Amino acid sequence: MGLTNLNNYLSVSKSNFSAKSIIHVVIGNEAADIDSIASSIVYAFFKEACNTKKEEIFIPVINILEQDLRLRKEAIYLFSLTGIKPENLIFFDQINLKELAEKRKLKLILVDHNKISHKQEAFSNYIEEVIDHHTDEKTYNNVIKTIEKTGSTATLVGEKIINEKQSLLDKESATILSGAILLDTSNLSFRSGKTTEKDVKISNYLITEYKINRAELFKNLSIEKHNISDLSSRDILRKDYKEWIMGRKKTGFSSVGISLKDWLKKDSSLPEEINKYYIENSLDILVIMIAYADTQFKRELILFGNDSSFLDKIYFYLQKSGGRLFPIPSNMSGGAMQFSSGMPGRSCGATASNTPASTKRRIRAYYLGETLWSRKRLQPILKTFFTDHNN
Ligand SMILES: [Mn+2]
Repeated sequence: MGLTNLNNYLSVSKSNFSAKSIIHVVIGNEAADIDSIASSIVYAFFKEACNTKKEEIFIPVINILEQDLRLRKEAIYLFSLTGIKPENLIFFDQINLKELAEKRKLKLILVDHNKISHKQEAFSNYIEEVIDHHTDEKTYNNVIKTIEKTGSTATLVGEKIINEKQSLLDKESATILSGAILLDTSNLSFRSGKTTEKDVKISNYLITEYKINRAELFKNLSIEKHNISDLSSRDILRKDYKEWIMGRKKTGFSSVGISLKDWLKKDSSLPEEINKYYIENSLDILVIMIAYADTQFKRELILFGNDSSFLDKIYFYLQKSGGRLFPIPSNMSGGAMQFSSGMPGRSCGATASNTPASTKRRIRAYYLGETLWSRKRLQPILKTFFTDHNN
């Protein structure tokens, strides 16, 4: 394909791909955060620019339904800034991967994850390449892997293009990549525990070379990311959601950018909404990871599950692992959510709300003292616990 620019590539590839005999799908993880979206789009663009086989094509696929893009306002902002038209993107519900697989036309490139979601496991035989920054789950053989613990997959994508096809970059692709890097690393802060020298090096190169206004880009992306005032609690829970089968437990992880206190102010029926989401996804455990900044960066952790004694075990394991969990007192949550103290064997005290009794002991809420524990860090810790103890 004669590639002129990113938007032209997206538009042409969306209308052309179905006629090709091999379709290389570049797909991000199921949470479809800005890193997954940015990395899949720009990496597919790069791979297609290097493609010499006319009967083959590389396309990005956004791993959510088209209608769910509205939850990701930071992505919409980045698209508007770079002139990308969302209608030129291919969403998961706009391509039939199953059919492509059956016709032996499918190849998969995983970006921003190195193990395919259990929901998409049927496609694991079609994976040809992985580019990612999460803990290596050491899953596939005979697959080209670039796995490195940078702050953002976009850093690895940027590095590859700078090294191999620098002429492809322009202000649009550079803005998309640096936007993802800045948001993932809290504006390249080393205190976030996520930023590496490579994130700094690659994003500084892109920002300088393409005259990007770093401060403004980061500020606006952060505002959009936390702009959840018009989202329902269900939407907040599923905006950045991942799921794993760990040991025998189906475990969901929601990343959320609003404090529990503010969330309850916004929605006093939050406990019921959490319970509904738990049921909707047939989970054993729902982990809600809250991160926000008031005077400083803070984390909170909500554990939800039917098996109260198992929640106790998780609590003890996380404490032993250095999590520094402190139960959030129920008066801090506006009394609407009747939290237990988080300590086993203690009852949950007076009831001041209309929350169904059955919901109560199933919710634990904590301040998470170890603020470096992002989902990326916490998930492998819990996975070890769930599998080693065969829980
Ligand atoms: Mn990522």
